[in-house]
Amino acid sequence: MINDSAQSPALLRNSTLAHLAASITRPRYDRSRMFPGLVHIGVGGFNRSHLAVYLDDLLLRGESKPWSEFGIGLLPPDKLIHSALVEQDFLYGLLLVDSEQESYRIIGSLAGHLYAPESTETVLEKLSSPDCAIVSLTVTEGGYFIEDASGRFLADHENVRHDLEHPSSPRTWLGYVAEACSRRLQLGHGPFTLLSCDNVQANGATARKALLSFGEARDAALRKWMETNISFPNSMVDRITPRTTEENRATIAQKFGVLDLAPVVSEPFRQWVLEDAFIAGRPAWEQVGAQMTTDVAPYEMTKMRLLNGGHSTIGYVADLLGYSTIAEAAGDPLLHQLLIQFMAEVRPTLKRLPGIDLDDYTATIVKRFSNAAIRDQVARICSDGCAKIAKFLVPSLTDLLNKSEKPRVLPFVIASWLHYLRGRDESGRAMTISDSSLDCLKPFLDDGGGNAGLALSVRSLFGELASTHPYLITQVQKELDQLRSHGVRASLTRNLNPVVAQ
Ligand code: CS2
Repeated sequence: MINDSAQSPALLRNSTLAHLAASITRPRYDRSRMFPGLVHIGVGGFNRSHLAVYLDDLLLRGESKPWSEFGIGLLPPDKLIHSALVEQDFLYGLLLVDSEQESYRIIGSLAGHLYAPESTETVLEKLSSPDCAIVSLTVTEGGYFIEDASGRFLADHENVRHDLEHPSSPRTWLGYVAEACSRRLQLGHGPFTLLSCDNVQANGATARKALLSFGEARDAALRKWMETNISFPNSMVDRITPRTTEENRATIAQKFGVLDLAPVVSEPFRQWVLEDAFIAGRPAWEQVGAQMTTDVAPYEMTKMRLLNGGHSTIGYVADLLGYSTIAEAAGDPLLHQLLIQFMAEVRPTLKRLPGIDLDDYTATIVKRFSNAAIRDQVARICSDGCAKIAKFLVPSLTDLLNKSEKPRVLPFVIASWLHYLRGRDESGRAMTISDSSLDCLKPFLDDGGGNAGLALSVRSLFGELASTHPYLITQVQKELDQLRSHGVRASLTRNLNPVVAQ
């Protein structure tokens, strides 16, 4: 619908809801009576396009226990979203777009939000309240302080040490949740579920390992309380959610007549597979499309290896070729082939999944990546490469090498990422590398970025792969040399076309 341009857009808030265009779905439930059972840490775009929407769907159905979400932001960038949400009575809009549709709806399931550095004590009260039955997390792939290759808890990390030394003024989710557990223990408050919503293999088990290790470092009684009083379901989450842009906000104002300071844009597709292990109750998410199961592992593996791995596969090459959106990159015939060949290489590492046809699954990924309407940013996909390479690509690589296979695409992808790290694209344009773990690659970068062995021997990323599989070093080095001397397009043409022709 097009807004009457004579009217200026209305700022989204409780008082303006009733005046929005009739076509806009909005919370037709009593937001003052929502049950504050879930506290979510990390209310970025993904949480607001996924978990909060499943809650909103339930609220719209009128469940007898109206579960809502209370949001917590820990990091400086969360301050902006906090101010916008406060301004809008914690309402925001979800714009769903693909080539066939564009819909905008208002989500009301967020009951409140706090920016933790300014409200530490209130956040701790929320987390330790007997009402809080679920603490959920979106803290990114790198946010668990667990080294991928070894599974070791990073007890020496500066922020972990800070939180151990300052239990009542923490910085990390670990410090906050552990302090809340300590208060629950003292006050006799009951158990709760810690639900990870990040793209991390065995995300529940990983969160458990991190929290229990942290608890142990505080004191043994706390760890014991955590062991008996917290459940840690694994879950697989999926919905492509680009960073919101000014252009998105302008579109919403113009087409829907709403001044929305905190909208989220995403694809229509969504998936959520969860282990049904909620020690203190949960919303009936299965009634709005979530899948409850006893074993999430194969779903997580399939999603992370094909979809997330597929994103990284085209992301670095795309940035080097100057593309700014994933859809543009996926439309380049060479990158399309790269993605297809990557998925063919990785598929043999995956278990069969009841109800999931891998041909359909991979075809859907190609279609989702080609969704030009969401303008998903290449820069978003390329961010935090160390954590993503370790989580999305190294596990497939390890499985293939251990089966004495000689993968060709994965070494190329690793080489393209290393080549990308020099920070200049094909035309000499400077690229911004955004990766909070880049320090681990210092020896490789200081050496000029041409010696693949220096990168592959970083154990926190690649474990023992470099020493146990010399093929990997040889192959990545060959690809890196080729990228450095002939550039990305020529290397892709040389490497992929013969394989396509076979
Ligand atoms: C992406 C994910 O960040 C990435 O590299 O692959 O954010 C992806 O868009 C989501 O996992 C989709 O569910």
